[in-house]
Amino acid sequence: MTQTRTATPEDPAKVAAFEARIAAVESIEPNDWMPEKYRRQLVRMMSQHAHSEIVGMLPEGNWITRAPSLRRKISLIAKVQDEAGHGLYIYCGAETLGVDRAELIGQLLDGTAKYSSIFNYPTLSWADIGVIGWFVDGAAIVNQTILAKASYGPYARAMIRVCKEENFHKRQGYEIVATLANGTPAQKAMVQDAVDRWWWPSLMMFGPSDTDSPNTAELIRWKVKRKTNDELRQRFVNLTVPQAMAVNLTLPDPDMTFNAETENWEFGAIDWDEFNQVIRGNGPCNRERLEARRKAHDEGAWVREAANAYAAKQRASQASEAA
Ligand code: BYC
Repeated sequence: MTQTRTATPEDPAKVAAFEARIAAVESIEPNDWMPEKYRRQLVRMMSQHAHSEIVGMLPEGNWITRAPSLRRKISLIAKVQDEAGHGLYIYCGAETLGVDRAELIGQLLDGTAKYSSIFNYPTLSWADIGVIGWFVDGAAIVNQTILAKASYGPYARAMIRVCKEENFHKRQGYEIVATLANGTPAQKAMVQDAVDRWWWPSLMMFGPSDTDSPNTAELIRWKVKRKTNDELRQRFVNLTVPQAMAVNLTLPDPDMTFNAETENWEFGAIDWDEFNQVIRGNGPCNRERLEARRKAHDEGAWVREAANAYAAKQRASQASEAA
């Protein structure tokens, strides 16, 4: 159940002690005192992250029945199942902040919560499954390896396991990409088309540029974020360009150039209008994704009812044993 909090001013001594712990890079744990704004920022970020993992099952789930071999099907099922697990750990982590999972899921289903923009694009060919593993899981690893150092203990610890699994996801994706890129001309064309469609949306996963990111400064100050959106985006580009070269695929950016001084691959302008449209609910698949989640939620009602009935029975039998 959500705890009600009053808007009384916070004790300056407690705030100072909290800031000192952050400065000393201590881990903040659920029972520790924390400023209300820190708690709210974490609930926002962790719930959006959990929703992204859950909605993120849909684009790839679309290809499970059409995977080209048993081996590919087994890997894809395992990957999609891992994403469900990630969502569950992160919802559990968010619950340590005094929010109820049902409330968070309600916000996803009624369209008031955000989830990652990337999952509002369609998976049009089998090559998309490879490119999602390579780019989307690759971007997630860059982002989440740093979040494993976040100041809030439950979030940081969840990221350690999540990143281990994302590494497997990225490799299964890159292996699909490398196979197609070395295949027939039609396979090579299919994977190049997938690269062309997913590249820019993958760069948008890192969020708005630092100058337009209202939350970054506060989250960096509280050591929830340890790098800015632009820093992580640049790291992802620097890692991915050589990987594209290794499989002879072209990233769809004529402005991409290597700056020998900074050792960065400098990239062209991101279409922020497209990003803003997608996060406002107007991407190619936003409606379809939410409908799929609502349907799954409705069809799973009997499971929740059964679990609640079982838990009530367990409580009643424990109470009668204790009496
Ligand atoms: N999409 O001030 P900013 C996965 C929102 S799933 C949508 O920079 P912040 C996987 C942002 O929320 C893992 N919204 O925000 C699963 C904010 O809105 P509100 C996905 C976005 O929090 C299945 C506003 O824009 N990863 O790997 O400082 C299959 C202003 O932004 C996006 C995570 O969830 C976006 N891309 O930084 C395969 C990572 N970007 O709340 C793979 C965890 C920004 O003020 N999250 N917004 O209304 C984060 O690291 C950070 O929250 C973000 C944004 C970098 C995303």
